[in-house]
Amino acid sequence: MSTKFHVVTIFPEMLETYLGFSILKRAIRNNIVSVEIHNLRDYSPNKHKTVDDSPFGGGAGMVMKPDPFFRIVEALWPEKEKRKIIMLSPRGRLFSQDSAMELSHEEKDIIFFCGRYEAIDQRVSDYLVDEEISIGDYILTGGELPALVIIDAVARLIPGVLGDFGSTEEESFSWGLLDYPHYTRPEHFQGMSVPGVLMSGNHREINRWRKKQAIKTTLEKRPELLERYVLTDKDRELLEEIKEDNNELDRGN
Ligand code: 4GX
Repeated sequence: MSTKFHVVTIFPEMLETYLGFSILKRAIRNNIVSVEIHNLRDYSPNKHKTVDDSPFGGGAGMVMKPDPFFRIVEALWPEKEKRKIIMLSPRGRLFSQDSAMELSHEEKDIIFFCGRYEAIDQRVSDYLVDEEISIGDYILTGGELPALVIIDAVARLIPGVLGDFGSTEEESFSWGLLDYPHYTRPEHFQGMSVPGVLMSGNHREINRWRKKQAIKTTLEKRPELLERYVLTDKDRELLEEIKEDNNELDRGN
């Protein structure tokens, strides 16, 4: 089973460039994921290929017409049971690592409707769309970047997309913690040194240091993530150590 994404947009080139590089390029070439980009204009019924019109009721801006969306779905994904249509929109459910995980297990074709202008005719979301997703509480100029963000986050969770499976599992969010600090050569750089424990070759100590740093970083930068995280006895011990280290610093040691 390979995860199949489709993107419906009036600017196909915006996505083609990003998908043509690095890990996603390789995953697509190796048929681990597939991404098909469809130009909505090709499904406009009129000779000028228009996809937008002014809003009923008046007001500023343009609205994307319903017809091209209904036509492309009828032409390419006529069976409702085999498709999951996602519309990118600021009013959608907030995208998260959990959403990415769920989508990585989706068996149906995943279809993204990327809107431009102020809106898409409401009948599109009422009759075609299965889910509205937002990538964050800010307003973009179109749904193309959000579609890429979601494809990127989902694809890297699919087995075989990243070279070694370990590098997903070890990471911050699958741990529920932020990542620990990383270092590479040179050991001494412009007066800044790599923490000695990483040079020790003692892997028990290195793992303990990394876990402690992950907890410390999370506590400092995103304490609300630490609230949701289930601490083991070992984690609690590390957390106590962090607080003790901080107290000593406060006392000026
Ligand atoms: N996370 N935008 C979509 C046009 C639009 C408006 C209403 C459908 C309904 C966004 C976001 C986002 C701007 C993409 C408006 N399409 N999408 N576009 N934030 O801001 O996903």
